[in-house]
Amino acid sequence: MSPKPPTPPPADRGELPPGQRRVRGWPVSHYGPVLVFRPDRWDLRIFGATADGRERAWNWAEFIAHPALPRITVVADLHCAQGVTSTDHEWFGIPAASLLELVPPAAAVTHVMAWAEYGYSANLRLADFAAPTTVLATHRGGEALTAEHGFPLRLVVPHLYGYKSAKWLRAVEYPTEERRGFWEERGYHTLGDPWREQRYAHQEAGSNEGPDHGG
Ligand SMILES: Nc1nc2c(c(=O)[nH]1)N[C@H]1C(S)=C(S)[C@@H](COP(=O)(O)O)O[C@H]1N2
Ligand SMILES: [Mo]
Repeated sequence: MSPKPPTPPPADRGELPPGQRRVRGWPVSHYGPVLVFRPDRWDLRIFGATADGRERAWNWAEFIAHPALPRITVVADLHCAQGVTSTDHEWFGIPAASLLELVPPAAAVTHVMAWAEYGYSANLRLADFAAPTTVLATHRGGEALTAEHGFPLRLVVPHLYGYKSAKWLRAVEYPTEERRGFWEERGYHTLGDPWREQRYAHQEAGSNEGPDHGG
């Protein structure tokens, strides 16, 4: 079963998804501590069901200079599932699709799990991770990310709610079965399309649970 292609982010039309309000500037929103980046203790791992069965791990220097990983700029809004949208972020970084090309998942893989520092995670359909606007961002607005916004590397999935955009990204897993990430386990929607207002898990077919808090 192949997932539907993602909704393109209509940031360029200046519209907000239903139930969102625009905020000035760029608020910081996350659960837990901010990473103090130590290059000697950092790596990015690709693990799980890779096509060749091998894991990868790059240290920071290897990763940012990797010859097979190009750069793109994506301009998009960031929609927190709690209702606030910060607008017009100019993200710069590595297209997630290039990572998939470099380390392809096994044919049976339908989802990825993005893993961040301190155990944060977000599950994504492969099609959402592979979307042309999904980026492993190093910069925003021409400057390196600040610590509280995810330095040195964050995932940005502009067409989904902010909880999918894991800050302080450390690993990408190709799971063999679907699992829920941090907020998805705590009552937030497994898909998280803001244009369909998929905020809460209880909106998923066959569920009647409410969220905790956050997201
Ligand atoms: N590691 C990590 N990443 C995270 C979160 C978190 O708690 N931990 N929160 C998410 C949520 S709910 C949102 S809305 C965005 C907010 O990003 P910002 O702080 O850059 O605005 O980060 C996401 N990424
Ligand atoms: Mo959020």
